[in-house]
Amino acid sequence: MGKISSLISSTVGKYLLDRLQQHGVQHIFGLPGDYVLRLDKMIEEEPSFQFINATRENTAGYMADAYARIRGLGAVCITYGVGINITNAISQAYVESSPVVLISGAPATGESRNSPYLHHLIPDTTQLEIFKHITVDQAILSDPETAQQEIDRVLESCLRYKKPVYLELPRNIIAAEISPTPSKLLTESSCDPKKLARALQRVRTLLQHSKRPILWIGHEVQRFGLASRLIDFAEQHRIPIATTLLGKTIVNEHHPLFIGVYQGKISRPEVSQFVENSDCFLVIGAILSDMDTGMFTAQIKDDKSVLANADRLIIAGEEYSEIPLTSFLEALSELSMQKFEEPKFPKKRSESFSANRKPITVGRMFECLQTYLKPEHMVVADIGDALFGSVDLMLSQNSFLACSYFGSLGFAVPGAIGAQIASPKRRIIAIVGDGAFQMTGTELSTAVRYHLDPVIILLNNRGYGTERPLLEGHYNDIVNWNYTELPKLLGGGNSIRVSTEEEFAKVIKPTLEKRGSFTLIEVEIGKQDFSPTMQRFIKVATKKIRD
Ligand SMILES: Cc1ncc(C[n+]2csc(CCOP(=O)(O)OP(=O)(O)O)c2C)c(N)n1
Ligand SMILES: [Mg+2]
Repeated sequence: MGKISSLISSTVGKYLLDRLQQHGVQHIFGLPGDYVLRLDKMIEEEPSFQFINATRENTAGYMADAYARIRGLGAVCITYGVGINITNAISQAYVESSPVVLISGAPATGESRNSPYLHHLIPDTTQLEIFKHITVDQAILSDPETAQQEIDRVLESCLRYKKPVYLELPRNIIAAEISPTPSKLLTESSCDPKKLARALQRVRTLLQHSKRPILWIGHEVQRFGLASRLIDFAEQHRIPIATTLLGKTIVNEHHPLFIGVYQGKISRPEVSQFVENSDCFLVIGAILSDMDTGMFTAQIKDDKSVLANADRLIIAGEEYSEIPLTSFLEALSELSMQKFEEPKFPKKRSESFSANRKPITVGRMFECLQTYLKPEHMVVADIGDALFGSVDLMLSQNSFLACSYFGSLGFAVPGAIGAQIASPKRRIIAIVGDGAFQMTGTELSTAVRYHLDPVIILLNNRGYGTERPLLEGHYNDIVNWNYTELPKLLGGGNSIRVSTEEEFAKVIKPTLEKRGSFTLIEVEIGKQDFSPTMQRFIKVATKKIRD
């Protein structure tokens, strides 16, 4: 049960900010506009908040998403109508379960009745209509009397389901006075103990018949704060752990029980062999998407598996209803069972790297980067070979962000900015392809403004490399920007272009050590050069596209 808040006299906007602050939100990302200016001012005047201006709403959404994945709640504030270019970021947060509070200003109550032709309005539809498809709860705070109740309900949904919510504040309501009553922060989810006991008994039987179980864990374990419980359970019973790609780094990847990221035929052969040789699969907090199953090549035997996520619990093919993931995992972690035999783990990969004068390849760039990575580093990878190449980086716990399921290009640069704001002690490294960079790379302007210093590794392969082997055409070519000139345009930051292993090895260490302003390292790579993971992806994906 959460603590009780005691608020006496407030306004609708202030009450919302207080509630966000109680959940650790200190930054609100967004862009101003006349329908929301009063709230923006309120945020600016509130000493415990900082308003972070982005260059467009969608990148503000990516920043809030990264912040939410790290801190457990994020917020973004837009103006009405034109702010809907945030829909891509909110869709991604919805699909990948990131608790983002989307706040929008709006015309005053009754304003459009008097004058229907208001700027930013779309005739015959409303913003609520659009956002209700990609948020888990919504409210228009048109009545100060009910505003507290609506805010409480919507925030609770955000925290309960770990998905975005939508709050709309008509501009005349933002400063409307209210007298909030003390309210409880979160109610606990209930679970029928008999149903839970029956499910647990089934899991126990499965495990008792198993010699080599494996945990394959996904992003929801991190979102619901269940990682340490599950890792303790694995340690107690000596169960090896693989993660999905979306769940990468839920566990420290140097942990002795960690096997690797499993994605069916896309994963390294030693990882897929190890996982597929198991005789019991505990698939926890994962969504079995095409990306996380290696285009559905993962081999998980239904009659020997437990599939537990926020939406359902299926044990050996039988569905168990109304058992929340948290209750299930709490009970699972207390299951007293035998310790399994020491598994034969594949040999650890060597982390040494000796640079030569050859042109650098994506694979070698990642091998070199690995040797300089430390626990304080956090990698934010964009879609493309930036993501595929990152799969096998060995990172510490909670050190990787990528939107690998919805897969929207352009997350890494704004995501790195949101990550550094959420976690100022971490050293953030964004890895991004040239195509993705052209979508949102100019958001580095925000890094300059707020004195942030992410390291950006830009893989320049002259276009949409991922698409080329799938189906080549001129649509995969892009203009080759003069990327290293960007600091001049933005009035801050550093840049360098490298094309050989030696050049990269020489710049990466001092760049990671030097703090103060962003550094962009442009890495020139061949048009037809792909990381080993990308090569396996190409094999499984090409057939689908051409058939
Ligand atoms: C917003 C968006 N538009 C289009 C795509 C389709 N898409 C997937 S990968 C890719 C190419 C990415 O190019 P780049 O960032 O240079 O990375 P590379 O593939 O070259 O490694 C495209 C266009 C997408 N994922 N997201
Ligand atoms: Mg590219």
